[in-house]
Formats: sequence, C-alpha cells, structure tokens
Amino acid sequence: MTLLLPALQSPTGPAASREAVRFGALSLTYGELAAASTALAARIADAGRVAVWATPTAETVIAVVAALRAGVPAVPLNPRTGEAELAHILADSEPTAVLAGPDDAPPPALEKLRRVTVDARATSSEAPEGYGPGEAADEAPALIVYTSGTTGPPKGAVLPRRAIAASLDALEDAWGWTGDDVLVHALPLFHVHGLILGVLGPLRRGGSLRHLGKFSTEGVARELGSGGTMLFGVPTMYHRLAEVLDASAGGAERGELAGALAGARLLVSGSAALPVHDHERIAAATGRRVIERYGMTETLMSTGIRADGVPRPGTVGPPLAGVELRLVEEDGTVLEGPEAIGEIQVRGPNLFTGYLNRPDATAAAHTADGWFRTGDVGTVDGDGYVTIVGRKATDLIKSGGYKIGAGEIENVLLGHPGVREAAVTGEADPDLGERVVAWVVAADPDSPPRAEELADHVAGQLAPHKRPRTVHFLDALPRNDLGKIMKRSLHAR
Ligand code: MCA
Ligand code: AMP
Repeated sequence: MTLLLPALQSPTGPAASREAVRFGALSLTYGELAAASTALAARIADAGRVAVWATPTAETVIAVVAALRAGVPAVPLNPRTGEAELAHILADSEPTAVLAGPDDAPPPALEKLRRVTVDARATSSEAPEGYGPGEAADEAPALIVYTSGTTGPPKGAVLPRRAIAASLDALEDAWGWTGDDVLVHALPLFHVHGLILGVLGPLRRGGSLRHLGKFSTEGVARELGSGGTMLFGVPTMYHRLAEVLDASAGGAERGELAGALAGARLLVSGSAALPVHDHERIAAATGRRVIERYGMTETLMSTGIRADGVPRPGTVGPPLAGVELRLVEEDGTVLEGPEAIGEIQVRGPNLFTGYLNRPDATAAAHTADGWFRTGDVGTVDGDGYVTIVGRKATDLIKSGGYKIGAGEIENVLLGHPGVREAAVTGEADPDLGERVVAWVVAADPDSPPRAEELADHVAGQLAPHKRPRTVHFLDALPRNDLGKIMKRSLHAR
C-alpha cells in the first residue's frame, strides 16, 4: 500500500513548520495541516462518501486531505454548480455529508446532508491519540471527479489512490519536482488540474502551494516574484499573461511580470492546447518556454515535456514514465510512424477505475485489452513527442480549459419556455480557446428571450462557465434528410 501523502503522516521538527499551503493571508504549515486534517478525518471516518464544497480556500485542502486520510472517497463540488447539475451529482454520488468552510452557505439541495464545518485551526488533540490514518488500499476510490461527455449529464470518474500516486510520481520524474518547489496557481479545486496536480502534487512532494484565490496577472507576478518556483495554468491564463507581456502593452506591470516569469523554474500549461502565438509572445518577453503536458480526468497525466527536455511549442511531449500510448484508426488498426494520425489511446497505472454507476460508459471507453479511448486525435513524431491535432467528437467544447458537452447545454436551453429548438457549438475564441455559442429558434419569434436571460438560465442550472457567450436566433435550424441538425453549416452563417 502506498501512502499518498507521506509528508502529512506525522510531521515533526523542521518538517512540521514548513509551509504547506497559502491562500491569501491564511497559511498552514505541514504541522497545522496534519493536525486539522487528522481532527477532521476522525469526524468523517464513518461517512461512506463525502462531498466537498470546493471553494478556492485552505478549508477545501483540509477537507480533501482529511477524506484521503480517513479513506473516505470525496466528491469535489464546484461551488457555482447550478441546480440541475448539483441535483444530478448528489443523486449519482450519494454523499452522506458535505464538508464546507465556516463562511460557506451551500444551497438547499445540500441541506439534506450532514454538514461538517471545516476548522482550519483544529488540532489533532481532538482526535484519538496516535490517530495516524493509514489511508486505504491502492485501488480504493480516493476522489470522484465529474466530467462532461457529448450527451447526457456529467459522469463521475472514480480515481483510485494508485492512479493519483502514479501520475504525480511520473510528473516528479519528468519535472524534477521536489519538496523545495513552491507552486503558484489560481485553478479551481474541483477538477484534476487544480486539485490533483495543483494541491496533492505539492503535498505529495512535501513542497508548498500558493493559491491566488482568483486568477490575476498581478497575482502571478507577485507570487512568482517572491519565491514561487512553478506556475500551473490553463491556456486562457497564459493568454492573459501574454497580453500583458506584449511589447505594445508597456508599463511597470509588464517589466515586473516578465521578471517574475523569467525567474520561475517551470511554467506549465495544460487542460487545452496553448496557441503557439501565445507561447512565442511569452518566450520573446521572458526568454522562458512554457511547457505543456496532456491529460484527462479519466487518465490523469499521459504525456509531458520534461524539464530537461526540448520544449517544442505545439506538442505535449512524450508519454510519461509508466504510460503506454498508441494511435488507433477508426477500425481499430494500430498505426505506426510519424505520418500516422489517429485516436490517442492510453494504458497504465494512471487510469481511473471507471465511471460511477455507469458500467456501460466505462466499457464503451475501453478496448477489450484495457486501453482507454481518449477521443483525442494526435500524431507521434520520431522522438515520441505527441501532438494533439483534434478531437473525435464535435460536440465537446473546451472553453477556458473546462470541458463542456454541447448536449447538456442544449437540454437546458430546451427547458426554457422561450426556446423551441436549440443547438450548441464551440467557436474559436482568442481568450477562452473556444466559446460556447447557442443557436436558438424562439418559441415566439416575435418576442424571443434575451440572450442574457438564456445565459443566466444555463449558469443557474449547470454552471457559469457553461453559459453561452453568444446567442444567435434563427427561424429554423438546418437539418439533413434524417432530421439531424447540421452543426457544421451553422458556423458557415
Ligand atoms: C458571469 N458570471 C456569471 C454569469 N456571467 N455568474 C452567473 N451567471 C451568469 N450569467 C460570473 C462568473 O461566475 C465569474 O465570477 C465571472 O462572472 C467571470 O466568469 P467567466 O467569464 O466564466 O470567467 P472567465 O474570465 O471566463 O474565466 C477564465 C478562467 C476560467 C479563469 C481561465 O475559465 C478557469 O478558471 N478555468 C480553469 C478550468 C480548469 O481548471 N480546467 C481543468 C479541467 P467571478 O468574477 O466572481 O469569478 S481539465 C483537467 O483537469 C485535465 C485533467 C487537464 O488536462 O488539466
Ligand atoms: P477533461 O476531460 O476536462 O479532463 O479534459 C481533458 C481534455 O483536455 C483532453 O482530452 C484534451 O482534449 C484536452 N487537453 C488537456 N491537456 C491538453 C493539452 N496540453 N493540449 C491539448 N489538449 C489538452
């Protein structure tokens, strides 16, 4: 059995006084985090499964660490999740309790659950003496992370400890990630990127995390300029940094930011493709190359540029240690050679165990011999560097690094009384990568709903990041002879 967080087992001496996490003014040492999470672990030890109200705060870190130490699977919830999505996740994952900070006010849907308030200053003296939760077996579920598909509501990806440990250790190998690293980021704590890489990553290494609470270019400059060694972000964040660094922007902020980025040990982008233009702008202003890694909720990290490797803009690097990767044709033929373009399939200790309550979807996502079908289409060059060239499903949208299914938004739009027909597409966006665009036939063409009303409706039912940023009203949706909406011709308009 592998300990996921050895540095928190029983820190003593100098190890106990090292900073583990900092969120604004609130900082916790390893000793304090061990104490608070041990105390909380004792309170939830008998919970079958817990939900975590995953605000970007130290309380979320304590809650997740406590669940891991108690061996209780945790379901991180986006605190902005709308009614319909929250109801689905709660019905599907059946948590018995919700862990939240003292100032949080989770919505009525969570009132049925036992509320466990996270106390950042709790000490382990409240817990049974010597309570050193041994964690659980390697295959035991550690986290259940919800992720969108092309149709239907999000699915809960069950992530065992084995996958988390394997993926973080492969990144340690690729990046020379140590306990001396101070990671800076502003990622949400309810997805793999921010929570597993961004929180459990530093904690597994015995290093520290400084979370900005909310992304800002000033915050990045401040934290990297005062001891941060690594930055994790989605391409939208690097785009916003590149905008400030652009020569035409000028000003003191530009100089400070360029200096801070130049001084970092590692700048890492992931969750979506980093445009080469942004990559080049950052390199020109700082002399530093952003490196990319490629992963997925279900696979955790599959490939990555090594810290000591050659950063090639536009590629996501070779497979990480322990990960097998292959390209496969539509008919299942395995492809070889630098000319080959096919679906990326991966296999290894980094894989999830399956989708909660969805054996059908789990089976459909795997081949008979255990390869996971990513749905991403790529190439592999002679040196093993992978390039993502597209995606099999046109109904998946990546906006700001969030994966969004067109189908879930269409269903919610159709539930609005002012909407008769709806189609959702992703359109290129310089800031978000893609933006959600809705094509709507109004129930009453003479008084269509306002675009903001529809955006609010989606934000309220699903989540703000899923709201359409543009709404087009049409007299009819283009359909083929079988009645299927022809989404490609929508874009042509
Ligand atoms: C706006 N807001 C609304 C509405 N409109 N709220 C309710 N109803 C509305 N109609 C609010 C928002 O809640 C937010 O509030 C503010 O207005 C701006 O929202 P938004 O426009 O969505 O923010 P943004 O500027 O577009 O955000 C960009 C971002 C964000 C910061 C880059 O997209 C982000 O954090 N992305 C990270 C995604 C991520 O971590 N993905 C990892 C999954 P307020 O201003 O108060 O905030 S992928 C993964 O994990 C795999 C494994 C991988 O490979 O990494
Ligand atoms: P999610 O399902 O939200 O975890 O998102 C995973 C998806 O994000 C992958 O299947 C890819 O399509 C995309 N992705 C993650 N990292 C990268 C990257 N570095 N370059 C391009 N796409 C990426």
